[in-house]
Amino acid sequence: MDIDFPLWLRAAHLLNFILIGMLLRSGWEILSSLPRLWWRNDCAPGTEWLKFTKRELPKEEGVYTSLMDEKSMHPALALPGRENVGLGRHWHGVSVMLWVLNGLVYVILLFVTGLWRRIIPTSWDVIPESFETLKVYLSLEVPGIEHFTPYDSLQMLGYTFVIFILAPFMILTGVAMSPAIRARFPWYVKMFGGHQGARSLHFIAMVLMTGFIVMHVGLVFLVHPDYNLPHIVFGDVDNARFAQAFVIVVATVVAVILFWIALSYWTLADRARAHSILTGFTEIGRKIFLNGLRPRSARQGSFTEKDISEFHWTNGLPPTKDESEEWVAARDNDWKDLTITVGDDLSGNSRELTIEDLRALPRHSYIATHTCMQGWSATSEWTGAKLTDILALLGPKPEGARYVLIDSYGLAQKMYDNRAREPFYSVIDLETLNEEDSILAYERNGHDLDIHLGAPARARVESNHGYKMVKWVRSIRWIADYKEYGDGRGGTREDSALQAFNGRI
Ligand SMILES: Nc1nc2c(c(=O)[nH]1)N[C@H]1C(S)=C(S)[C@@H](COP(=O)(O)O)O[C@H]1N2
Ligand SMILES: [Mo]
Repeated sequence: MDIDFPLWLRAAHLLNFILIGMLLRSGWEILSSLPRLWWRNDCAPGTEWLKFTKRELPKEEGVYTSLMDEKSMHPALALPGRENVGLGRHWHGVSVMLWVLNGLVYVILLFVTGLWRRIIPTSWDVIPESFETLKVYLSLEVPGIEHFTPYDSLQMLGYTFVIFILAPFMILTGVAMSPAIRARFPWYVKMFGGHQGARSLHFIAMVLMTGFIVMHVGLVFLVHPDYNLPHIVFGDVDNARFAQAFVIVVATVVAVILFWIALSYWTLADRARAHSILTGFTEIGRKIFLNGLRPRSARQGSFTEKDISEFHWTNGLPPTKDESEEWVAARDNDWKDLTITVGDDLSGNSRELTIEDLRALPRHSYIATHTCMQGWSATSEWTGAKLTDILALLGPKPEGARYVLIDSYGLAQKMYDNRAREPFYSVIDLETLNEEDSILAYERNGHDLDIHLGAPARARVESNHGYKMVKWVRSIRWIADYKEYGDGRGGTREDSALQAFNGRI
């Protein structure tokens, strides 16, 4: 039996360790932004199956926002910590891209070199043998070295499960949480029990993965370390190099942990810098896998009226009198004199639309699931006018217009650096604009839009997460470039919470 551990194997093993730690830590950051888990897709308060917060949720809709539910984690534990779900999401994206790449190289080389035979069992004997080994461990003994060739049956089963079942399952459930995937392939998300099913299963798989890592690292030191450690470091079986290998393994683990923590502080030291570097990298993945997916909520048969949620979470509360006297007055007058501006910032051209004008445009209606990047979801039937139909009222697309900016009568909940609150806005690119499920909705579930969900009209961009969908819309304008608006990141959540401009995952 060939018991060599080639360099590529040892390198992939180390890289995997570094990247999985980054995935776990950024995953905890994401979870801490909404520290509750559900199976129900409307995330109704009180129906969580697990929570990591003592806060009680009000049963009433529209009084509590998900932003209020965010918990702060220490930068030593989460990546990056301190209520930075946006940056946590980017780190999750960067790490998963590298982790999948490293995993692919590893699995391909495993098959090319034939080393897969050491891991994947080819005989049913592994089951009774693993059972025997388990009994040995449970009696706090260590199986004899002769069983390790180089792995024993229990290791083969464990490694096969983690590499070929658990890791792919984490990727599949992770991908199921992308709005771009859901809007194009709703059946895929339904397969996992909807968005919350995918999210909860992803969490359970994370717990199994963490458990595996803890046991795996522990056993390496407890069971024949004189055999394991030189293998892990040098690849050969020269037990004489045990002391050297031991020092290198311990030093490496300490260095990796320090590296993980350093990433948090590097991120927190200049969050805008981290945002631009990290999203620059994750955008490659979005471009390849998600940007080409076009939603088709009206034509799909997977989400039906049966899926419509009883409860709908809120992010952002309706404008107050201080925020917009105009909106508050119009609300008390059945929206009679409220207008939405359709404009072109390049030429200054604009016109005012009443809600009646909006309703006169062709109606587009469909059932779709809303997801906030923090983790909650809700399924509704949305009805409205396509953004393209609204903009067409102004004439053809102006020369040089590359984006559309939508802003709100309401102010942002929170600004970057806690400066004075500015109107909530979001920018979408032309491809997203032209998707059939990019609408200005004025009805939900067959009745006028609820106040807290964006009345009288709110944007819906089904291929993206909720943060792109401005509520209480004030204007829709062609713009040349979003760099000139706000902090230049293309939206309030991008500016204040450092989300990515592209909200497809
Ligand atoms: N005006 C305004 N629009 C907004 C927000 C906001 O804070 N203000 N929050 C956004 C976010 S992050 C989400 S997830 C959705 C939530 O929509 P809902 O409150 O209708 O469920 O609205 C989006 N639109
Ligand atoms: Mo959100």
